[in-house]
Amino acid sequence: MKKSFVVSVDSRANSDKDAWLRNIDYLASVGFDGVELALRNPENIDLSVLRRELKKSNISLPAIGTGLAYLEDGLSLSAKDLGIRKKAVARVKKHIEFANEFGSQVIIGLIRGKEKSESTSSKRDGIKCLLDSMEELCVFAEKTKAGLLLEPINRYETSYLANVDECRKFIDLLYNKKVNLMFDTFHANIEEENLIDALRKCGRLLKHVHFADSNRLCPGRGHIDFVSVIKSLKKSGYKHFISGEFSFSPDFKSTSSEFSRYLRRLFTNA
Ligand SMILES: [Mn+2]
Repeated sequence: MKKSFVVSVDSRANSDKDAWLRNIDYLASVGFDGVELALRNPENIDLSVLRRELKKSNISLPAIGTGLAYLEDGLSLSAKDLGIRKKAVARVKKHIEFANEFGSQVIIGLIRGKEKSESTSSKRDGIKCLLDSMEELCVFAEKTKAGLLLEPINRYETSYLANVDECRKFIDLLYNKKVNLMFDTFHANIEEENLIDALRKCGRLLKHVHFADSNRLCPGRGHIDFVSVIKSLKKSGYKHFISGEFSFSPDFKSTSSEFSRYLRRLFTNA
């Protein structure tokens, strides 16, 4: 198993434009094998700069997150408004093209959107829209080296596909299958009856894992049993990345190095 950490690319007007590059550098120095980039819009990234940085740090880019396109631009793959939905699909196509350059996978998480009304018919419409969007993205991804990853996300943050069972059923509905599964311990702790059983149910579709503790802090600071999680992953022969995705406490450097040390102990002892 390999270690990765999420780095957000902040492209807002007043932001420190190079902070994310320095963060990649730092991750390499504390023993990470990969970086996962959270990208609002891939067009804001200079590919040659990123390529140079990854090469210099000898670090890979296993996955990219798309959630910022939802949080900052309001784009959603399930939106009833066709205009918004088209923009969301067009944006994720940019993420796929970007991922193709690096052989990465594109995470389909918060970009699935949130239904404001709680009515069942409204949710049914939303899931149909999501299915249409995903079909189009699968066809697009088919011609690339990029993969798509469906992430089960808790009900408070998105309206669709909260657990592994729902994600697996959704993948079965897709005609074009370019989609695999990922697993996030924080969401699973909220939604699954049994976290380890749920992890096991991902089976061969499991291609990426997010680690965060029950309080969304660094593993070890809450009550998720990560020893059992690692044992289960080892037993299944999981060879992909474990990526840290949680709040910084107090800052990026101390949090990412704490996670690197925690994983090293876990890999050795579990
Ligand atoms: Mn996650």
